[in-house]
Amino acid sequence: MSLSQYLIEEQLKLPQATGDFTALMSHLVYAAKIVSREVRKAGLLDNILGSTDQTNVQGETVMKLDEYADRIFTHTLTRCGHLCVMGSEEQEEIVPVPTGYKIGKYTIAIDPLDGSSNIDANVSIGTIFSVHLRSSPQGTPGTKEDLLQKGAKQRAAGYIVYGSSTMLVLSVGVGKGVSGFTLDPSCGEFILSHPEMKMPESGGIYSINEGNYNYWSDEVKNYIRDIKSIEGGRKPQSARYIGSLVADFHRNLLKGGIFLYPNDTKSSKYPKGKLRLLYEVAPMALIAEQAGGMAVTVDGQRILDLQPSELHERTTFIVGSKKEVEHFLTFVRK
Ligand code: AHM
Ligand code: MG
Repeated sequence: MSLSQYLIEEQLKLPQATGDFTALMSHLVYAAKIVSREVRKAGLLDNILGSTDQTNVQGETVMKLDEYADRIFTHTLTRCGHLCVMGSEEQEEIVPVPTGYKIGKYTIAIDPLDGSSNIDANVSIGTIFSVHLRSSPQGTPGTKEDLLQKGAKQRAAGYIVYGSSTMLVLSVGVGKGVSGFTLDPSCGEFILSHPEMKMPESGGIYSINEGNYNYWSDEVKNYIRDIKSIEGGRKPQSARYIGSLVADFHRNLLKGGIFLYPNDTKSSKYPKGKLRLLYEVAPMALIAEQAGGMAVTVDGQRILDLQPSELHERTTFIVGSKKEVEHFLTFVRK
């Protein structure tokens, strides 16, 4: 089954559905295919790597791949007629629907190319997106408040991983589960390759930037020491950290495990955690829960219950297999 067929089947299950969401998703998928194509040839093009203040041999301004991805997604989605406003991790302010284009009823918050520090090393990167229904009246331009909604209200969330293959993992909302689609390059379609994805209840992998150990709280340090313990014949968990949230999350979704990005308690760099609530954390939390996993802050609050107050708000993020997150919580709730 292709992703388009899947979306139409989901639409037909809802008698009140208008087809707007299906259309929005098809525009997003179109942009994702273009970005996937550019990611695939990134190593071939001198002018797509490097920093934006460089000029190429023709004297043209160089565009980094993350800025290119941002441009493709924002251009496609704000003109598709189904959004009222958009938020991008790459842009400081909300992205409005340009004058002259139809204003729709959805919002999208997007991280167009996450883990982009890994591009030059040919390591997996991804796109993360979160869809809400607007909260303001229809027909008017969308506002920041339309984007600042709780994760629990997401209408859909998903990510695209540009890895050994390009895969789109999608949840079309609470109670709808998670499905994975792999891009078949021979026909240019995303094909349902992973129906009803379930995160294993427990797992043997932990993913954290352990170089930050000395910045963590005692609770986080104690937890990490515990899962590495060999006392009484215990088997330590395996460390796997790519440094691309999408890739680390995706591996843990398939194999079981836990991903942690706690806050720095002893430096001013990330006092609230590094990852962004709207663009990275809330969509991943919906997918995790819909796949049977859990997603909480370092204090044990459910991510989907957090009320965002700023577009680029950061939070701590602990996500993964249910039993692994529950085990983490026994350390913070002591
Ligand atoms: P980015 O949005 O600038 O790409 O940063 C987000 C990335 C995540 O993909 C990843 O989980 C994290 O930053 C890695 O951070 P660190 O290098 O501090 O371990
Ligand atoms: Mg990011």
